Amino acid sequence: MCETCGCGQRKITLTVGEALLSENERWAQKNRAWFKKRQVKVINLIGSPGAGKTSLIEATARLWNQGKIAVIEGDPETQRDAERLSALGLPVAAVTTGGVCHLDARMVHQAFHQLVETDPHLLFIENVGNLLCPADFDLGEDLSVVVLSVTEGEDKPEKYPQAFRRAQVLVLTKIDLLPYVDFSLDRCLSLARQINPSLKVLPLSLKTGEGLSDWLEFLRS
Ligand SMILES: Nc1nc2c(ncn2[C@@H]2O[C@H](COP(=O)(O)OP(=O)(O)OP(=O)(O)O)[C@@H](O)[C@H]2O)c(=O)[nH]1
Ligand SMILES: [Mg+2]
Repeated sequence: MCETCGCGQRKITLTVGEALLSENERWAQKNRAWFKKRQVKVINLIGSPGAGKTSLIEATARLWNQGKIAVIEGDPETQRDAERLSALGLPVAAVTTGGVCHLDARMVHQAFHQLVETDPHLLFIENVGNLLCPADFDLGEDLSVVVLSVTEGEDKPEKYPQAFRRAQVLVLTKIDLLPYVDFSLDRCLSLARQINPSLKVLPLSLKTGEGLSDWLEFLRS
């Protein structure tokens, strides 16, 4: 019960939130077991709108020669990114969330049903574009990757710590634009490492290709 006015709102909100997360955890565990059985490695890409998530998948797909890639593409509206990736010949399951700000493990489970026949080795999940909500939802992935572009500002790890805390990798995109923006790479990395000391950082440009080989080498390993 709310102690200020007795409306009960705070208690209800917390209870519903906890129930949603534990329901999500059940689906995440199912996904993890299913992915393991199918021997598919799963990467959850989390980042702001326009950070370069779809571009990163496109660039990876063009250069990847270690087995089949499939994609679960989450967007609040439209199937535009799914169409971009299908145009490269990738199997894609589009999840249009209708305004919901994240993918949850159940959505991913349903979407993987559409892809399982394609027998992928690597599954990218492009989460809905934002740094906040997706960070709370385990999807059963092997690897959580934050995609941050240099145009977003160096303070983002401090403002959105949960995304950086749960990630194993930070892909820093658009480094070709570094000469034109006030972005201190050192400061950004120091803030990110204060939150997550073991975070691996891969700066790259999807425009010039700089740093892409390190990303591909990391994926192979
Ligand atoms: N200069 C430059 N532009 C980039 C780079 N990566 C992506 N872009 C551009 O940034 C814009 C957004 O890229 P997307 O890959 O669509 O971004 P996204 O994260 O998938 O965006 P949402 O799906 O809307 O959340 C596009 O115009 C890309 O061409 C980069 O490394 N350098
Ligand atoms: Mg996208």
